[in-house]
Amino acid sequence: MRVVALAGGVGGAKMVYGLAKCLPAEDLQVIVNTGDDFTHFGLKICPDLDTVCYTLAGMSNSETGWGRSGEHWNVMETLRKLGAPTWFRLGDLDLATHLERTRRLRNGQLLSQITADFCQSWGISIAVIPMSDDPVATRIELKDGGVLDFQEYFVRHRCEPVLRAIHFEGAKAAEPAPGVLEAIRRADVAIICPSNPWVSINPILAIGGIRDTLAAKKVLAVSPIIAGRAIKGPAAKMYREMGIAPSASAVAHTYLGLLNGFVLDTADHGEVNDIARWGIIPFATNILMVDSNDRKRLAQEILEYCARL
Ligand code: FO1
Repeated sequence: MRVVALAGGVGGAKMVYGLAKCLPAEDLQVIVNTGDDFTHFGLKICPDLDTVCYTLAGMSNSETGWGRSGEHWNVMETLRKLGAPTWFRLGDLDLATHLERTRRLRNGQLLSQITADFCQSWGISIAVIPMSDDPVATRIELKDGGVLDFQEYFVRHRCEPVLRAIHFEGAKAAEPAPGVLEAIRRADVAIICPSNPWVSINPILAIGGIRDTLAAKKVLAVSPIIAGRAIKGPAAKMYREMGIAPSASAVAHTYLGLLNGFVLDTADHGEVNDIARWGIIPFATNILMVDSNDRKRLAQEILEYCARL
């Protein structure tokens, strides 16, 4: 079965890791959110791409979910002593990725090509494709009228400010990166990973052509919410601030019109009838991925469910 996965953030990376363990490399392609990307200390940082790649390569920091394992913080500590901003922590090993990516971008290489080259260096055999080579910036409009860049909101302000709306600047003009639409077209099924719908998946769907191409395919999503709480991050808080009670079925509703199937936790089994009423075939199982065995087990169950869809 050929699978294309849409991913962003730590939940997405864990799901992709599980899928990569269950599928031949040529049967899995991953489209990754780049709306979180930003420039810091003059360096191009692509957190979701790096989280997916580090996880696939077995180099991710298991405590944070982002950044590298065995990291050192000499540069950050030296910067702190110089009075530089340290709210966004860049480890010494991680910095090498940003330095080299920035150097290549300045030489005119495309983010998609750089990502493919990095994947080869890191021994990643599946295709990891940024949603676009063009700049797209997730911007958070706050209830008090201010607007924050995504990482300012997410890391510097720890998602505390109440939001009113989320914008994906540049998305309308952005083209899907080479290989994105082809990956969707050649897939038997598209899996929307348990990533934050508001800031990890919606930016991907906002790029011209992606949603329409997906609409012609078999699509399923995995809930990032269990029993009204986000597995990780601010998804539940975002639903509340958008005036929607956070739940697995609220996630399914976010993707309405796109989904054939929806995977939710057994704790939310009571919601399967609502979801089925929207013409979506629900599948309830244990979706919490605590360790790498959980990732593989969930991926295997999802692939078996896909085959039945
Ligand atoms: N998240 C944090 O909460 N604090 C950080 O200092 C931080 C640094 C960081 C550096 C590189 C990187 O690739 C990711 C980093 N993240 C950090 C995570 C990042 O903000 C989030 O993963 C996403 O953008 C949300 O999906």
